[in-house]
Amino acid sequence: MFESDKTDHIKLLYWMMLTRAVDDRSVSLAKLGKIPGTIFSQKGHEAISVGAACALSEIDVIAPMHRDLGAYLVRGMTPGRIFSQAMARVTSPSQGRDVNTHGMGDIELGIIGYVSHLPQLMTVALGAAFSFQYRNEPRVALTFTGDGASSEGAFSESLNLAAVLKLPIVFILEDNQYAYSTPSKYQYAITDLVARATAFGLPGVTVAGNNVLDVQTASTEAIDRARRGDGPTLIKANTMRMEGHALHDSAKYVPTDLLNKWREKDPIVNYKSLLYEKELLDEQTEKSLIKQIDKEISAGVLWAEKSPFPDPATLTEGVYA
Ligand SMILES: Cc1ncc(C[n+]2csc(CCOP(=O)(O)OP(=O)(O)O)c2C)c(N)n1
Ligand SMILES: [Mg+2]
Repeated sequence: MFESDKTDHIKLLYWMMLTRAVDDRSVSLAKLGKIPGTIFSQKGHEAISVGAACALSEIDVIAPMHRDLGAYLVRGMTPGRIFSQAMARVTSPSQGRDVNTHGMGDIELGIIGYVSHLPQLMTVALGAAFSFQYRNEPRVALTFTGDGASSEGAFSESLNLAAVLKLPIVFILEDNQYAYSTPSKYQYAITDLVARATAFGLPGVTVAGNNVLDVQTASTEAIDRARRGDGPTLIKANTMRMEGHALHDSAKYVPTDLLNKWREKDPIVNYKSLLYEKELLDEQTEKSLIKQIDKEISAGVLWAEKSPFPDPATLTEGVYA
């Protein structure tokens, strides 16, 4: 994999480090009272959002959920715009109408805005995939969902229709073992969620969600398959939500042993070690990555803080009813 491949390992590492840096700074800003609403922790999910987004082509679309900050960054949304969204400023993708990842879309970047109602976003991505097939365009839609959301009706409906119509779509199920405070054992009776693919007649693939190369490889294969006209794939990425659901949640209900076990599988720490081992990363490069990310984060926060709030006179603009 390492000797001959064309994978841009430093880029993958950079996107994951940037994702964590945006996440960490958002939490700090929230503690300073600068963020209305909340922040959904990204820790543990960086390899999934980055690995999958890096497998897409520019012409494709992505519909990220609330743990996929990395996907927004890879597609070209700047940290500044993400901070301005969290701070409800007019320069944000939702123009200050919404906060955190809700409504943080940018169709120019091929990002479909996140729909709060889980997992309705899957049906929106499905619509995009249908339009690509209908217009005979070689484009693919990729979307994410959670273990909890996979118990909802729209999940089954999306998989079913995608399989029946052989739509060019990839579903990524981020199995982080919890939905809010509900552990998997109270969520479903099957032993492995990947069986939900079999139930609807599409291939189901399981990947180590903390391994960015595994995620990227599986995503590339599924995307190629979809682009060839061979239909959808469900990728189930195993991971662990390393913090509470959002800022309000201390996650006291999660066993410490479980968290400790997964702490050792940190996607960024382990990928970094692997790159050092393969001599694809050195201290100088790591330092310059950290420096560049610090600069981007500081500039982004400054820009967002200088951005105004929306003018109250525009309150009814963009409202349908
Ligand atoms: C239909 C619906 N019910 C409830 C919620 C509130 N809610 C937001 S995130 C979440 C947990 C989702 O769990 P999961 O799908 O496992 O994703 P995770 O947060 O673990 O990444 C819930 C219940 C919602 N957004 N939509
Ligand atoms: Mg979950």
